[in-house]
Amino acid sequence: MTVVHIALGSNLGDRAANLEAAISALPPAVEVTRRSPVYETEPEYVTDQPAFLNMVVCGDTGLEPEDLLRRLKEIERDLGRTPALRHGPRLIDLDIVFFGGRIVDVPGLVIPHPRLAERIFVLKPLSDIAPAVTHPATGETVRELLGKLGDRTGVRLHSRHSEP
Ligand code: PH2
Ligand code: MG
Ligand code: MG
Repeated sequence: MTVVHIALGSNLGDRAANLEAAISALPPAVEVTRRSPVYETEPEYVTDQPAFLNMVVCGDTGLEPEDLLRRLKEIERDLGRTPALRHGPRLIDLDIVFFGGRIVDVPGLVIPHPRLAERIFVLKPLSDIAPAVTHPATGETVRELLGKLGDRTGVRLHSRHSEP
């Protein structure tokens, strides 16, 4: 089993319901052990789109990274996501942030997530459940990565959840 951290995002439809549906669909591929609070975040990269709900879950998986990616894409499709603009609006987005301490760089899949260090909408919820986890390439903790982003706005608590 490998401990995996997955970032979730939604900015179309019933955003909270989309996050819940995705989490419900993760087992048995991923047994979710921890979930962060949900944050409402200002859209980044493409700013002219609705606000996102973002959160991070931690879980255990018996899959290899590429099989997990395939399963996440399948869940996105099952929940109604259609191919669209890069960084544009989406019903649900499931991104692998960390896969144990593994570094993966193959066509279509880079782990740790290549834009993690610039994404407050991932680092904030991730720091709530995994502040001491280290980036396998740089050795920095999640807490340190978040600290380097400084006093960034655009992220506010939307709802707190209990442990599953
Ligand atoms: N996802 C993107 C692009 N921009 N902005 C926020 N706030 N949250 C996201 O999840 C997000 C984004 C592409 O995946
Ligand atoms: Mg994404
Ligand atoms: Mg994605």
